[in-house]
Amino acid sequence: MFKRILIANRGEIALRIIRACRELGVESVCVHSQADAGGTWLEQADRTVCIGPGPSKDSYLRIDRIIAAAELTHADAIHPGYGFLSENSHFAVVVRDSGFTFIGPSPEAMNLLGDKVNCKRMAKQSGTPIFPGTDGGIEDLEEAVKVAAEIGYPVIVKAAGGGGGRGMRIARDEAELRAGVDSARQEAAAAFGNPMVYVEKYLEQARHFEVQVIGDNHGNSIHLYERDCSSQRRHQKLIEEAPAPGVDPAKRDRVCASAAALIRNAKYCGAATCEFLMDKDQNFYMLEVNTRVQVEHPISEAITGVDIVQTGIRVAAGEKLPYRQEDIRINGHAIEFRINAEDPDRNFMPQAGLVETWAPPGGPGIRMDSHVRAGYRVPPNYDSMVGKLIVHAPDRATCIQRSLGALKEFKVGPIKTTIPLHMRLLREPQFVNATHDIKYVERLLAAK
Ligand code: MV4
Repeated sequence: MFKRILIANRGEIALRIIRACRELGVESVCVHSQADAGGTWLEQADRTVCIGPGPSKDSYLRIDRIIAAAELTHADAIHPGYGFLSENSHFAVVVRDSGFTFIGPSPEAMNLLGDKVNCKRMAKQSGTPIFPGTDGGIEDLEEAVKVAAEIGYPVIVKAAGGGGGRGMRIARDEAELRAGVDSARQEAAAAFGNPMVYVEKYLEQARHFEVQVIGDNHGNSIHLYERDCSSQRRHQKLIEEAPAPGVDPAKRDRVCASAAALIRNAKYCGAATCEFLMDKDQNFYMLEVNTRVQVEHPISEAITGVDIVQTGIRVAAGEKLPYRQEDIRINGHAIEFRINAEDPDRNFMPQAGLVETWAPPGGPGIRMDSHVRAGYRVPPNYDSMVGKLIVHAPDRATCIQRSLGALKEFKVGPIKTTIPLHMRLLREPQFVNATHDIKYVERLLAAK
């Protein structure tokens, strides 16, 4: 096991990693920006190092300064958390070449799965279901037109180097496809430094289903079942739940096992997520693989009892996965609510500034992952998420009831948060009946 881990992140995930380190008997070093000086989570780290001014590009994204801090403090490993440098394979290379262990996949595995075209090819070989479309990147436009005619419109043009909804074009006929390929290629070249685009069938109505997987450096991988993340707005998730409601157990087992096979074939070490869309007949189509620990990992921890962050550190240190697939069972239902410092009534305007009141809920099945307390000042420089409420209960209906109570108890002020929106969404018949899809929050907000 490591002696000392440097955490290249901030806020709630830095705190989550500090807690995991403590339980493993590992010291933690937390780097931070000037804007985060005095941050509550820093009190919990064994050491802290200021690495630059508030803007991320001058601190949390400064590879040279993070490596210098690791050298200065004699850390032996670096945990990137999520966001920032977590999916940057160049960072993973520099960490390794500087003599530290990157807590996450090798840069090779990161690149194999991070390239969407290559990831789709590997998925096909691993028996992971994918959308019909072009085999690999588009070499010439006529080939794309031919494939689109075969699979039928609408189709979607995506960038191999894209992800998270960036660089996509929907085409409803041949003319739109011809225009879409050209503009997507130009945008992809500028945004990702890789002009490769591909075409696949576009699914209009779907739920977002993502499988939590974890691998080690001994050829093992398991899945921890899935999360449904359909409650989102502009690719920002609001509510996630595990397991996905109403899914046929045999279909679930098959798609989850295929996700574990995919990361095994990529020799992947650490936590990852295989994202899928699920249609109304419960057919699955893989979208992409996230090569990091995700914001919403706690709901998978709740239903499986596996500590994902701790396990990620163990496998990075060379240990074998301490579970076999047969050890993993779904226990109850869990829902996570992202508490964002945003005003849902003012187009989700970010709410930086002093938090005077912070009274989180408690009771059975309630977990709060947050770095905030009364008196904390939300800096304007970073993501607006100020905490996560995770609710666990024996079944989905009980979990929704318990969540309504917890959100009612939760008092935050004077900054506005997403708490009232969550209470509204929990009462929506579409959510309650699990007939919602990836567009329902946006439809609801548009209808007002
Ligand atoms: C799709 C799709 C429909 N059909 N691909 C958006 C983010 C990126 N991960 C992939 N995305 C989508 N890909 C096909 N073939 C619809 C989306 C999509 C979406 C996916 C997951 C969660 C929210 C979404 C919101 C809009 C579009």
